[in-house]
Amino acid sequence: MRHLRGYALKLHCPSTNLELKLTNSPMASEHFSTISLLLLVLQCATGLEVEGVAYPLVVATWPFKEAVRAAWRSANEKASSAVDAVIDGCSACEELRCDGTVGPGGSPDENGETTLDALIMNGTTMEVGAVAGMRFVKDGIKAAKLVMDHTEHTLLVGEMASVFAISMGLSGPTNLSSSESIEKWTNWKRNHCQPNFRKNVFPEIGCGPYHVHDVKLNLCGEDDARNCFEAFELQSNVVGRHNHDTISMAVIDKWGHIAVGTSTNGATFKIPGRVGDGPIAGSSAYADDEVGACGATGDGDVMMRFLPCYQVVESMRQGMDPQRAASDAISRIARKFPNFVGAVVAVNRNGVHAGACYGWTFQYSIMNSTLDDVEIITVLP
Ligand code: SD4
Repeated sequence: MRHLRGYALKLHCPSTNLELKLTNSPMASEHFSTISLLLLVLQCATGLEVEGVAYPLVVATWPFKEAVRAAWRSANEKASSAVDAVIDGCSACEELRCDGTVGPGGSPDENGETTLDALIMNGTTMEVGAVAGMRFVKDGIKAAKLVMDHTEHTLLVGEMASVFAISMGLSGPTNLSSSESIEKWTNWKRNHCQPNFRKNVFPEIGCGPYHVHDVKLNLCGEDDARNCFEAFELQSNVVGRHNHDTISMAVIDKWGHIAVGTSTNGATFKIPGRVGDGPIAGSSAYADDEVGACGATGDGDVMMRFLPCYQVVESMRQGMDPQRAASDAISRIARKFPNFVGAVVAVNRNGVHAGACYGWTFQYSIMNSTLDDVEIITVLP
């Protein structure tokens, strides 16, 4: 029998729908072989379905291999809790500035500043901590954990989130810009601040100040209004793989507990003050030990209106498999916003995983004890 460092065993009787789940508590560990043998005998004698699951397990959006390895080492070698392994994995991504879109030094806003959105959720207790638009502190996911562990709140924002994080021991104030982010911003300014996230405003091309519709009517005149509008909308925001990324990670630890976390520096050239889906529980991530977990990436301004990860977990609770739950959550958004780009990855508590995406090709990473190294799975729209 393959050696499982952590495991859960599920005994399921289809006729009665009764289920017995055994995890490797210290006592269960001692009796692993005995229990396995007993289950095997039961299976032969009664036809009950026995399913073995290798824990721990790490799943994350995109091919962020180093981050997944860090979470895996934490969950597997250090036997960390799911929450701690998510923190280790997402922190690695922040330090490595994965793709320039996680941690400091990426996604400048209209003022050229980088800010961070991050969230951690404990699927055992349903506690959540999050920070949004956090300035001057580079450790987004650690700040989110401080909110979860040391406050009764769920979400702190902006400069006050930074003050809290620094008061609780994180380093700062730190300049979150990098030479790359400044260069990107300088080129954007040179390109008349195009593309951007404004709509129905004037100037049509330029860096503002922006005026609302009736000012535009004055500028264009009634007759030309439609042409002016259309010209402006063509310049509107462009979301793609490299101006828009997030690590959203789920870990099932050795005891079958689940946690999720998200970290991102949001959308490039966003309007200062914009908060994406990253720190919104149920949108970028969601977990419940009883069911499973979900992580999301993509156009957060649209996705947060649908709470896709809450949808995925609740659909799995109602009996959908991870693939159907993921595809269903994505298609609910696409029906209303056919131009959005996004993806979700779903994992149920038995470790079955699947992804779904729209508007781009998505990849996610997976690691468990059956694999030698992180595996990348490609999902086509
Ligand atoms: C946001 N969802 O702030 C994030 C960015 C992202 O893949 O995930 N991009 O909108």
